[in-house]
Amino acid sequence: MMKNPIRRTLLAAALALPALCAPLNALAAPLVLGFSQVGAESEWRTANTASIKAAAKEAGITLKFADAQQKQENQVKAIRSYIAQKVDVIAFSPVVESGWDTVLKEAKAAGIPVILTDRAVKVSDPSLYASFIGSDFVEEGRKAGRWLLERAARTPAAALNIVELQGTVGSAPALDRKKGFEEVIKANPRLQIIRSQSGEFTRAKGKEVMEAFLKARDRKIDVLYAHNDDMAIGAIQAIEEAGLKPGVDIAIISIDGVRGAFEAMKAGKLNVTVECNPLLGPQLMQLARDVVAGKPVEKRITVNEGVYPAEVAAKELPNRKY
Ligand code: GYE
Repeated sequence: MMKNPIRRTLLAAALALPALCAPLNALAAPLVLGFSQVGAESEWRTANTASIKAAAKEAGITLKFADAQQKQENQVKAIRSYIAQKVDVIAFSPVVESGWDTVLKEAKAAGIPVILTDRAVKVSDPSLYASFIGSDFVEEGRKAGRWLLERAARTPAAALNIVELQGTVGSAPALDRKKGFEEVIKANPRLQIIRSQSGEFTRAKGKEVMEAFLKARDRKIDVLYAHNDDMAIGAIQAIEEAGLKPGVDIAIISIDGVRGAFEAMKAGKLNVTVECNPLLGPQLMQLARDVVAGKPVEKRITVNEGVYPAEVAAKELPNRKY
């Protein structure tokens, strides 16, 4: 029996308190993002990981991070574990384009939105992911091709034999960078790709495959097109060890625009790098918040990027952020 009206009010307030606090708690609880990274194959990737970790901290987002060491099965495992942990949102950079339908359906069934970062997937149902933030790799390949077309126009008599170091087999950047480059260079029949193989986006493999290209050389190699800077840097070593001058005897084009590429250009060993920006962290965090809040987001978010020939390397190097 409670006759005292003050006590009654106090009791009512105390009973209402948890209900009042619940939405406040929900607001205060940090958003949890599960991220599955491809690996640590390149300077680009290292900068990408650092950007994501720093941006999550800055945004007050709890980041669960797993490195898949280039294996799709590890990415599938990581995504499944994020689903089991009931994270708020999942993001990942898919090592290859295909084979994601099943696990993405599982995320959808669990009501957890998925954001693709950096690389695209091929899925039957585009509603399996909320948004894709990353570069236009076909356009990067075209930029590389355009640089070569212009250069070839200066030596109209010569044939230009190209060797190509592709990225990870089946990955969006390898497929698209090849496609964009080929699309542009076919305008000049003197430009021919005489050998093409994967260097897996790493320095070590880039060097190894370039060594094999040089050994197997039946025709002169005039140009190297590498799908990323790391493979170009590895290949530069192989070219030097074969007694040739990289950037002079063999023109070298690569993609990413990492610091190591600017240093190689300054040293006259690399001719041009096409920029691919890895600093996606801040945009990814904003996107994660918007997706979880149910706000409408763009299905495809691209990044603005430039082309840096060796002539501007010394001037640009101090401005580089990765
Ligand atoms: O170009 C390469 C890497 O997916 C854009 O992956 C990325 C690529 C990048 O490791 O260096």
